[in-house]
Amino acid sequence: MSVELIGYRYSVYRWIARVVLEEKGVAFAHVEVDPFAGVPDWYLGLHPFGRVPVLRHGGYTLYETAAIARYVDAAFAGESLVPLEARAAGRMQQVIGIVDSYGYRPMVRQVFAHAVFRPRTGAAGEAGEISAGLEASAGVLAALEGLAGDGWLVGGRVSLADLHLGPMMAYFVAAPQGAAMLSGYPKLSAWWRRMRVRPAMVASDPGLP
Ligand SMILES: N[C@@H](CCC(=O)N[C@@H](CS)C(=O)NCC(=O)O)C(=O)O
Repeated sequence: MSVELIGYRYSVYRWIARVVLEEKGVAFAHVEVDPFAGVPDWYLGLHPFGRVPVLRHGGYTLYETAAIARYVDAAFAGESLVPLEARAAGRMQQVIGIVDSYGYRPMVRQVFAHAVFRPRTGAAGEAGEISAGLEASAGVLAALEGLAGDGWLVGGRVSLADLHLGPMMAYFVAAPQGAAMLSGYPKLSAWWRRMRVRPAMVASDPGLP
């Protein structure tokens, strides 16, 4: 059964799905759909909210990145990316929830988009978006610093929490202001030094436009 990941090359959520596929050693085909350019009708049949990514595996179709990550982890061989122990599993889900609910918008849509992506693609970045994003991101980094373990974010092994935050952090620190802010959080900084060179992170990196 073949695996297909449908999404936009620079989407941070597509990167999260991709890094999980890389960790599990799953080969997949990429289908490009750019939601910012307007999605085709056939895609809305797969994802009624028009976001990316969508995963297809045989006749099974799944959207929502955290669900895709859980599915890929459970469906394919290799070391599990979900801790067995109840409290660690709860913590992992908490980190993923924080990243999705409070991190994505300020770290990616405000700081990265306006300080890095837009300028690199010929559009103007708005200073107000960057400063509002930095202000909100500080609260997110502080919360994650308080929850982070000494090695990986949760427990002694890499988990879906690390793989969810990794691509978001990569985009955030691509902005010099984001990198400067991260340096004020020692546990997260140490985690990022470990995370950014992980082979699955490197292999899944879409690069910058
Ligand atoms: N809750 C969704 C969020 C996915 C998402 O927001 N993806 C962004 C790209 S990184 C998107 O499709 N944005 C299009 C838009 O905002 O219109 C998930 O977890 O997959």
